[in-house]
Amino acid sequence: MARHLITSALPYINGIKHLGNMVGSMLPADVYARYLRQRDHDVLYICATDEHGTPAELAAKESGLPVDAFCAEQHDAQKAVYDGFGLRFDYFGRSSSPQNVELTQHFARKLHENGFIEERAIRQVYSNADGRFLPDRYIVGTCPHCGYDKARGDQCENCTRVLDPTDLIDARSAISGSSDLEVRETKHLFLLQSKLQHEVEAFIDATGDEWPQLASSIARKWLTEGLHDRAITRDLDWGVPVPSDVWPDLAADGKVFYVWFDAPIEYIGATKEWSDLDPASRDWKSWWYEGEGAENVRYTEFMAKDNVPFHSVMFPATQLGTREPWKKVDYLKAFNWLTYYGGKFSTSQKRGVFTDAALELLPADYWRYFLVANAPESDDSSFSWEHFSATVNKDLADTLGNFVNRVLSFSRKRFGDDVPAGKEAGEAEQKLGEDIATLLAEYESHMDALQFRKAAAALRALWSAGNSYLEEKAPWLEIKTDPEAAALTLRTAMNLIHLYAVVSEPFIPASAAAMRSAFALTDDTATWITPAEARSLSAVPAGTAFTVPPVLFAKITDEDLESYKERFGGEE
Ligand code: B3M
Ligand code: ZN
Repeated sequence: MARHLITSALPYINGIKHLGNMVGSMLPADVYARYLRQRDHDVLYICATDEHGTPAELAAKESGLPVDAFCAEQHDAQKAVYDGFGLRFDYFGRSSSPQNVELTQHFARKLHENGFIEERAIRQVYSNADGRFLPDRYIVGTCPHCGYDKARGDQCENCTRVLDPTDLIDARSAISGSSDLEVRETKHLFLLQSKLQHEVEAFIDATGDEWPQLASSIARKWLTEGLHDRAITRDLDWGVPVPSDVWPDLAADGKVFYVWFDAPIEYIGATKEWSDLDPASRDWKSWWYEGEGAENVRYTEFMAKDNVPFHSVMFPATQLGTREPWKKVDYLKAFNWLTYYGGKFSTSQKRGVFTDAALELLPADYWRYFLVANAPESDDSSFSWEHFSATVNKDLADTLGNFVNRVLSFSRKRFGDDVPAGKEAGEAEQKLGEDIATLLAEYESHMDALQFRKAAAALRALWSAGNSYLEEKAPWLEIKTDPEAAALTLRTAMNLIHLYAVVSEPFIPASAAAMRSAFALTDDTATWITPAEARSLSAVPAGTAFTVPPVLFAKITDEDLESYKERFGGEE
């Protein structure tokens, strides 16, 4: 048993997310966390809403609510959607929590004590039309590196390079579109990342090679470009205030920390929020502080590729600069983009599927399975309604759901409400057991390696093996000549259903629970199955009472498909 800390990138507070957002962070993290819990590891899966920054202020303004009320409301709205998707966080916190305020200020104090923070007067872009300083990402223009014409002042999302607003060609305000911008002088805190370059490099040398190539190559690229000192404060009303005991002038001036400074610290903050709810049995430091337990923790982070620079380089630099033994990421699982028919999911153009709308349409398991089985791991992957409905119909409805229903209904009809005994297992069962054990080992090794598409393929193969066995044995024919043989087949198939319930749980938890509860077993919780147990297919003994659950997966019809495409947009 090992201790696993898992975090997924914190969803930003400004609105309900689309499916692409969830597939590159929270969903695979949940699948992994569930798998590790089943394997009896000690797992802590932490997430939170990322609540500071200009987009939150602007979205609140648009909604007519004060920003704190807006964030509280949006936090609950997002949490409800994630509950609906079966995301089982151990805690889902808020980056605006008092715990995070305290920790963020603590990090800043330590960085300052160690000489990694400096006060500098900078010239910053002020928009006359908007009557405010413009944060970097609210200045848009053309990327000097790749020519992308919607690059933001902080980063070009096309080539992922980190930018400075003054690098942009033809800069304008993203709020008003005005190019009436002027540069004014104001004081800010700078994190001296350049001084930490070598330490971050050493950290990446020691850890990064184990990461997926997507993550390590982004980290390396950033290090090769060189770590630059970055302003970590902003002129905003909403955020973690600069502590006045250290920086009285800046505090009086109302400066707050930059959202990307306090957001990763909220991984720790949310753990403390969790721990503060029950301090007698929960110890946040044992997860985050080496020497207090975290030296035995394996920490895995999940995120989309645009977040990799901040997690692989900037946050480790922040942690290292405190000179305190904070737990750093061991494995960074990064994802490419999920596209919508090859294009971008777009909130503004209403293209693509939002997470709340998805749940209104179909149960969470349909989405979970499709999305994880097609996760953009080695490349971008594309969502289409055609692909989605074909996958649901074939894998979930035909291969898995139909197997479960067919076996249980047929057995009940012919043998009553208990699992029938029948003959001793024969050659076919032996071979099936071998196949299942092999496939299960494959599934495990892909899950252990966080290869979600491959794990889904192994899961599918496990489901198919049951279908092949059933076709080969054909109990509906056996029953006519040899009822005892038919009983053996059905008992074996029911053991497969039980096995499917266990191994499919991380992907389709609600359906797995329905499958598992078909059997009146004393312990119907998901305890893992060893290959030896898989080989013998005997966890559900003859005589066990069972019920037939309602149809597990309904097929998506052609009419459904058409109506989805009409509502959400199809091929451009
Ligand atoms: N909230 C992702 C984004 O808004 C950002 C992740 C923070 S993780 C510490 O693009
Ligand atoms: Zn670019």
